[in-house]
Amino acid sequence: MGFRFMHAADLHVDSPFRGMSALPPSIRDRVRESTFRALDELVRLALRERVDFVVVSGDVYDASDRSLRAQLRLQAALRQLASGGVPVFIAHGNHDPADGRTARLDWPESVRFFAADRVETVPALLDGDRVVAEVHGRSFGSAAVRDNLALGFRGASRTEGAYQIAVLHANVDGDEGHDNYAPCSLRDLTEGGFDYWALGHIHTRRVLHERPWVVYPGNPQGRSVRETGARGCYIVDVSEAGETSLTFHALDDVRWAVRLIDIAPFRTEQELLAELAAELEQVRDEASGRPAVARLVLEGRGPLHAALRAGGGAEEWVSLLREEARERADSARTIGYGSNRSRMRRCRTCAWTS
Ligand SMILES: [Mn+2]
Repeated sequence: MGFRFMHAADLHVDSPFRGMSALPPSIRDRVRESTFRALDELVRLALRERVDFVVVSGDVYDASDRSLRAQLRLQAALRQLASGGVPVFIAHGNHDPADGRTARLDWPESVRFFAADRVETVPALLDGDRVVAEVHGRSFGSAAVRDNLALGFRGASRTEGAYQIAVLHANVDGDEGHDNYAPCSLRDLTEGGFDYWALGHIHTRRVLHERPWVVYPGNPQGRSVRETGARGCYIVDVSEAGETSLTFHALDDVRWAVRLIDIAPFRTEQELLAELAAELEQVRDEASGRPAVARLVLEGRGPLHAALRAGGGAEEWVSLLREEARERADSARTIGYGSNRSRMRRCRTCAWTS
Protein backbone atom coordinates (compact mmCIF):
# COMPACT_ATOMS: atom_id res chain seq x y z
CA MET A 1 0.00 0.00 0.00
CA GLY A 2 1.19 3.51 -0.74
CA PHE A 3 1.64 5.99 2.07
CA ARG A 4 2.62 9.56 2.83
CA PHE A 5 4.81 11.15 5.48
CA MET A 6 6.07 14.58 6.43
CA HIS A 7 9.78 15.35 6.73
CA ALA A 8 10.67 18.48 8.74
CA ALA A 9 13.80 19.60 10.59
CA ASP A 10 15.39 22.53 12.40
CA LEU A 11 12.21 23.91 13.89
CA HIS A 12 14.27 25.94 16.38
CA VAL A 13 11.17 26.55 18.47
CA ASP A 14 11.52 29.70 20.60
CA SER A 15 14.41 31.10 18.62
CA PRO A 16 15.35 34.32 20.45
CA PHE A 17 15.96 36.43 17.30
CA ARG A 18 18.73 38.39 18.94
CA GLY A 19 20.14 41.57 17.43
CA MET A 20 16.77 42.99 16.47
CA SER A 21 16.56 45.56 19.26
CA ALA A 22 16.27 48.38 16.74
CA LEU A 23 12.90 47.10 15.58
CA PRO A 24 9.62 48.55 16.77
CA PRO A 25 8.15 46.29 19.48
CA SER A 26 5.13 45.18 17.44
CA ILE A 27 7.36 43.79 14.71
CA ARG A 28 9.79 42.27 17.14
CA ASP A 29 6.92 40.45 18.84
CA ARG A 30 5.65 39.05 15.56
CA VAL A 31 9.12 37.84 14.59
CA ARG A 32 9.66 36.40 18.08
CA GLU A 33 6.42 34.43 17.72
CA SER A 34 7.19 33.16 14.21
CA THR A 35 8.83 29.83 15.13
CA PHE A 36 5.74 28.96 17.20
CA ARG A 37 3.38 29.91 14.41
CA ALA A 38 5.37 27.88 11.88
CA LEU A 39 5.01 24.90 14.22
CA ASP A 40 1.24 25.42 14.35
CA GLU A 41 1.19 25.58 10.56
CA LEU A 42 3.16 22.34 10.38
CA VAL A 43 0.50 20.61 12.49
CA ARG A 44 -2.31 22.00 10.33
CA LEU A 45 -0.56 20.83 7.16
CA ALA A 46 0.09 17.32 8.51
CA LEU A 47 -3.57 16.93 9.45
CA ARG A 48 -4.91 18.50 6.26
CA GLU A 49 -2.67 16.37 4.03
CA ARG A 50 -3.50 13.31 6.09
CA VAL A 51 0.08 12.13 6.45
CA ASP A 52 0.58 8.70 7.99
CA PHE A 53 3.43 9.93 10.21
CA VAL A 54 5.90 12.77 10.71
CA VAL A 55 9.69 12.67 11.06
CA VAL A 56 11.66 15.59 12.55
CA SER A 57 15.42 15.54 12.04
CA GLY A 58 16.83 17.54 14.93
CA ASP A 59 17.03 21.04 16.35
CA VAL A 60 13.42 20.94 17.43
CA TYR A 61 14.33 23.47 20.10
CA ASP A 62 16.68 26.37 19.63
CA ALA A 63 18.60 25.94 22.88
CA SER A 64 19.89 22.87 24.70
CA ASP A 65 18.48 24.39 27.91
CA ARG A 66 15.13 24.59 26.23
CA SER A 67 12.58 27.03 27.54
CA LEU A 68 9.55 25.63 29.30
CA ARG A 69 7.45 27.68 26.90
CA ALA A 70 9.03 25.95 23.91
CA GLN A 71 8.48 22.52 25.43
CA LEU A 72 4.85 23.23 26.24
CA ARG A 73 4.17 24.54 22.74
CA LEU A 74 5.79 21.45 21.24
CA GLN A 75 3.77 19.28 23.59
CA ALA A 76 0.56 20.99 22.47
CA ALA A 77 1.51 20.51 18.81
CA LEU A 78 2.34 16.84 19.31
CA ARG A 79 -0.90 16.28 21.21
CA GLN A 80 -2.84 17.67 18.27
CA LEU A 81 -1.04 15.29 15.94
CA ALA A 82 -1.61 12.42 18.34
CA SER A 83 -5.33 13.09 18.50
CA GLY A 84 -5.35 13.17 14.71
CA GLY A 85 -3.77 9.72 14.76
CA VAL A 86 -0.39 10.89 13.42
CA PRO A 87 2.71 9.35 15.04
CA VAL A 88 5.84 11.53 15.25
CA PHE A 89 9.48 10.41 15.24
CA ILE A 90 12.05 12.90 16.52
CA ALA A 91 15.86 12.82 16.58
CA HIS A 92 17.62 15.58 18.51
CA GLY A 93 20.43 17.62 16.99
CA ASN A 94 23.21 19.94 18.13
CA HIS A 95 20.87 22.68 19.30
CA ASP A 96 18.76 20.37 21.43
CA PRO A 97 20.97 17.42 22.44
CA ALA A 98 19.69 14.76 24.80
CA ASP A 99 21.85 16.07 27.66
CA GLY A 100 20.17 19.51 27.67
CA ARG A 101 17.94 20.60 30.52
CA THR A 102 14.48 19.15 30.04
CA ALA A 103 11.26 19.64 31.96
CA ARG A 104 9.45 16.51 33.06
CA LEU A 105 6.46 16.50 30.80
CA ASP A 106 4.10 13.85 29.57
CA TRP A 107 4.35 13.16 25.87
CA PRO A 108 1.75 11.36 23.77
CA GLU A 109 2.46 7.65 23.38
CA SER A 110 2.61 8.04 19.62
CA VAL A 111 5.65 10.32 19.89
CA ARG A 112 9.08 8.72 19.77
CA PHE A 113 12.25 10.59 20.74
CA PHE A 114 15.19 8.55 19.48
CA ALA A 115 17.90 7.52 21.94
CA ALA A 116 21.36 9.08 21.83
CA ASP A 117 23.46 6.00 22.54
CA ARG A 118 22.35 3.79 19.66
CA VAL A 119 20.32 3.64 16.49
CA GLU A 120 16.75 2.71 17.30
CA THR A 121 14.38 1.06 14.85
CA VAL A 122 10.62 1.38 15.02
CA PRO A 123 7.81 0.38 12.68
CA ALA A 124 6.17 3.58 11.43
CA LEU A 125 3.29 2.08 9.53
CA LEU A 126 1.58 -1.29 9.60
CA ASP A 127 -0.82 -2.92 7.18
CA GLY A 128 -2.34 -5.56 9.43
CA ASP A 129 0.74 -7.36 10.69
CA ARG A 130 2.91 -6.31 7.79
CA VAL A 131 5.45 -3.51 8.37
CA VAL A 132 5.04 -1.01 5.51
CA ALA A 133 7.60 1.56 6.65
CA GLU A 134 10.33 1.41 9.23
CA VAL A 135 12.07 4.41 10.81
CA HIS A 136 15.60 4.31 12.21
CA GLY A 137 16.99 7.21 14.21
CA ARG A 138 19.59 8.43 16.62
CA SER A 139 19.77 11.68 18.62
CA PHE A 140 22.81 13.78 19.48
CA GLY A 141 23.87 13.04 23.05
CA SER A 142 25.70 16.34 23.43
CA ALA A 143 25.98 19.48 21.33
CA ALA A 144 29.23 18.84 19.48
CA VAL A 145 29.12 15.35 17.99
CA ARG A 146 32.20 14.76 15.86
CA ASP A 147 31.63 11.08 15.15
CA ASN A 148 30.21 9.76 11.92
CA LEU A 149 26.83 8.67 13.26
CA ALA A 150 25.61 7.63 9.79
CA LEU A 151 27.84 4.56 9.72
CA GLY A 152 26.11 3.25 12.83
CA PHE A 153 22.87 2.91 10.87
CA ARG A 154 24.25 0.09 8.74
CA GLY A 155 23.81 -2.51 11.42
CA ALA A 156 20.18 -1.59 12.03
CA SER A 157 17.78 -4.49 11.69
CA ARG A 158 15.45 -4.14 8.74
CA THR A 159 12.17 -5.78 7.90
CA GLU A 160 12.20 -7.24 4.41
CA GLY A 161 9.97 -5.34 2.01
CA ALA A 162 9.45 -2.34 4.31
CA TYR A 163 10.36 1.18 3.16
CA GLN A 164 13.44 2.23 5.11
CA ILE A 165 13.77 5.74 6.52
CA ALA A 166 16.84 6.94 8.45
CA VAL A 167 16.49 10.08 10.61
CA LEU A 168 19.64 11.99 11.50
CA HIS A 169 21.03 15.46 12.12
CA ALA A 170 24.28 15.55 10.17
CA ASN A 171 26.62 17.54 8.00
CA VAL A 172 27.08 15.75 4.66
CA ASP A 173 30.38 16.20 2.82
CA GLY A 174 31.65 18.91 5.18
CA ASP A 175 29.37 21.79 4.24
CA GLU A 176 31.46 24.76 5.27
CA GLY A 177 28.60 27.08 6.07
CA HIS A 178 27.60 24.89 9.01
CA ASP A 179 29.27 23.34 12.06
CA ASN A 180 30.79 20.03 11.13
CA TYR A 181 28.70 17.88 13.45
CA ALA A 182 28.10 14.18 12.79
CA PRO A 183 30.13 14.51 9.59
CA CYS A 184 29.57 11.90 6.90
CA SER A 185 29.92 11.56 3.15
CA LEU A 186 27.08 11.27 0.69
CA ARG A 187 28.39 7.78 -0.13
CA ASP A 188 28.09 6.73 3.51
CA LEU A 189 24.39 7.45 3.09
CA THR A 190 23.68 6.18 -0.41
CA GLU A 191 25.44 2.89 0.26
CA GLY A 192 23.68 2.32 3.56
CA GLY A 193 20.74 0.42 2.11
CA PHE A 194 18.03 2.91 3.09
CA ASP A 195 15.33 4.34 0.85
CA TYR A 196 15.20 7.82 2.37
CA TRP A 197 17.67 9.72 4.56
CA ALA A 198 15.66 12.31 6.47
CA LEU A 199 18.38 14.77 7.40
CA GLY A 200 18.52 17.98 9.40
CA HIS A 201 21.16 20.66 10.13
CA ILE A 202 21.49 22.58 6.85
CA HIS A 203 18.77 25.25 6.96
CA THR A 204 18.27 25.66 3.22
CA ARG A 205 16.39 22.77 1.65
CA ARG A 206 18.36 20.49 -0.63
CA VAL A 207 17.83 17.14 -2.25
CA LEU A 208 21.35 15.72 -2.30
CA HIS A 209 20.47 12.43 -3.97
CA GLU A 210 17.51 10.62 -5.51
CA ARG A 211 16.92 6.85 -5.26
CA PRO A 212 18.00 6.53 -2.54
CA TRP A 213 16.78 9.89 -1.35
CA VAL A 214 19.02 12.10 0.76
CA VAL A 215 17.12 15.20 1.80
CA TYR A 216 17.45 18.35 3.89
CA PRO A 217 13.99 19.97 4.16
CA GLY A 218 15.46 23.20 5.60
CA ASN A 219 13.96 25.10 8.51
CA PRO A 220 10.25 25.98 8.53
CA GLN A 221 10.96 29.55 9.67
CA GLY A 222 13.95 31.69 8.68
CA ARG A 223 15.82 32.87 11.77
CA SER A 224 17.40 36.01 10.36
CA VAL A 225 17.76 37.99 7.16
CA ARG A 226 20.45 35.48 6.22
CA GLU A 227 17.72 32.84 5.82
CA THR A 228 15.66 34.23 2.98
CA GLY A 229 12.92 32.84 0.80
CA ALA A 230 10.17 30.29 1.32
CA ARG A 231 10.79 27.82 4.15
CA GLY A 232 8.83 24.77 5.16
CA CYS A 233 8.92 21.00 4.90
CA TYR A 234 8.47 18.14 2.47
CA ILE A 235 5.50 15.86 2.14
CA VAL A 236 6.79 12.57 0.79
CA ASP A 237 4.55 10.22 -1.15
CA VAL A 238 5.59 6.63 -1.55
CA SER A 239 3.62 4.60 -4.07
CA GLU A 240 2.63 0.97 -3.78
CA ALA A 241 5.65 0.16 -5.98
CA GLY A 242 7.98 2.16 -3.71
CA GLU A 243 8.32 5.17 -6.03
CA THR A 244 9.04 8.29 -3.98
CA SER A 245 7.96 11.85 -4.77
CA LEU A 246 8.47 15.03 -2.77
CA THR A 247 6.31 18.13 -2.50
CA PHE A 248 7.55 21.24 -0.74
CA HIS A 249 5.11 23.21 1.42
CA ALA A 250 5.92 26.65 2.85
CA LEU A 251 5.26 26.99 6.60
CA ASP A 252 7.04 30.25 7.45
CA ASP A 253 5.13 32.94 9.29
CA VAL A 254 7.49 35.80 8.47
CA ARG A 255 9.44 35.79 5.21
CA TRP A 256 12.92 37.32 4.93
CA ALA A 257 14.25 38.91 1.76
CA VAL A 258 17.38 40.69 0.62
CA ARG A 259 17.43 42.85 -2.50
CA LEU A 260 20.57 44.29 -4.06
CA ILE A 261 20.01 47.50 -5.96
CA ASP A 262 22.66 49.19 -8.06
CA ILE A 263 22.18 52.94 -7.68
CA ALA A 264 24.17 53.79 -10.83
CA PRO A 265 21.22 54.29 -13.22
CA PHE A 266 19.19 56.57 -10.96
CA ARG A 267 19.53 60.31 -11.39
CA THR A 268 16.86 61.54 -9.02
CA GLU A 269 15.50 60.56 -5.65
CA GLN A 270 12.15 60.12 -7.37
CA GLU A 271 13.48 57.45 -9.68
CA LEU A 272 15.22 55.56 -6.91
CA LEU A 273 12.19 55.79 -4.67
CA ALA A 274 10.02 54.26 -7.39
CA GLU A 275 12.51 51.45 -7.85
CA LEU A 276 12.68 50.65 -4.14
CA ALA A 277 8.91 50.71 -3.82
CA ALA A 278 8.70 48.29 -6.76
CA GLU A 279 11.21 45.98 -5.08
CA LEU A 280 9.14 45.97 -1.90
CA GLU A 281 6.00 45.32 -3.90
CA GLN A 282 7.67 42.27 -5.40
CA VAL A 283 8.82 41.04 -1.99
CA ARG A 284 5.25 41.41 -0.77
CA ASP A 285 3.88 39.47 -3.75
CA GLU A 286 6.32 36.64 -3.24
CA ALA A 287 5.44 36.43 0.44
CA SER A 288 1.85 35.43 -0.49
CA GLY A 289 0.11 37.34 2.25
CA ARG A 290 2.49 36.72 5.14
CA PRO A 291 4.52 39.56 6.67
CA ALA A 292 7.86 40.07 4.95
CA VAL A 293 11.05 41.65 6.16
CA ALA A 294 13.18 43.10 3.42
CA ARG A 295 16.71 44.35 3.55
CA LEU A 296 17.43 46.66 0.66
CA VAL A 297 21.12 46.95 -0.06
CA LEU A 298 22.02 49.94 -2.18
CA GLU A 299 25.34 49.52 -3.88
CA GLY A 300 27.51 50.95 -6.59
CA ARG A 301 28.27 54.56 -7.48
CA GLY A 302 26.01 57.06 -9.09
CA PRO A 303 24.57 60.57 -9.02
CA LEU A 304 22.68 59.83 -5.77
CA HIS A 305 25.65 58.47 -3.89
CA ALA A 306 26.43 61.60 -1.89
CA ALA A 307 22.82 62.21 -0.95
CA LEU A 308 22.44 58.66 0.31
CA ARG A 309 25.61 58.84 2.35
CA ALA A 310 24.59 62.05 4.08
CA GLY A 311 23.92 61.81 7.81
CA GLY A 312 20.59 60.18 8.64
CA GLY A 313 19.96 59.54 4.97
CA ALA A 314 19.12 55.85 5.26
CA GLU A 315 16.64 56.34 8.09
CA GLU A 316 14.85 59.02 6.17
CA TRP A 317 14.66 56.75 3.14
CA VAL A 318 13.17 53.97 5.21
CA SER A 319 10.37 56.21 6.43
CA LEU A 320 9.80 57.47 2.91
CA LEU A 321 9.46 53.90 1.75
CA ARG A 322 6.88 53.19 4.39
CA GLU A 323 4.77 56.07 3.15
CA GLU A 324 5.27 55.06 -0.44
CA ALA A 325 4.28 51.47 0.32
CA ARG A 326 1.15 52.68 2.07
CA GLU A 327 0.13 54.71 -0.95
CA ARG A 328 0.86 51.93 -3.42
CA ALA A 329 -0.97 49.07 -1.81
CA ASP A 330 -4.44 49.65 -0.48
CA SER A 331 -4.74 46.34 1.27
CA ALA A 332 -1.13 46.07 2.34
CA ARG A 333 -0.06 47.72 5.53
CA THR A 334 3.42 48.90 6.32
CA ILE A 335 4.07 48.01 9.90
CA GLY A 336 7.40 49.57 10.61
CA TYR A 337 11.03 49.62 9.79
CA GLY A 338 14.35 48.25 10.90
CA SER A 339 17.79 49.59 11.53
CA ASN A 340 20.16 50.75 8.89
CA ARG A 341 23.85 50.49 8.49
CA SER A 342 26.02 52.17 5.98
CA ARG A 343 29.44 51.24 4.85
CA MET A 344 31.78 52.60 2.27
CA ARG A 345 29.95 52.54 -1.03
CA ARG A 346 27.25 50.43 0.54
CA CYS A 347 24.13 51.55 2.25
CA ARG A 348 21.71 49.17 3.84
CA THR A 349 18.11 49.75 4.54
CA CYS A 350 15.64 47.46 6.22
CA ALA A 351 12.04 48.07 5.42
CA TRP A 352 9.37 46.05 7.18
CA THR A 353 6.11 45.51 5.42
CA SER A 354 3.10 43.29 5.78
MN1 LIG B 1 19.55 23.86 12.99
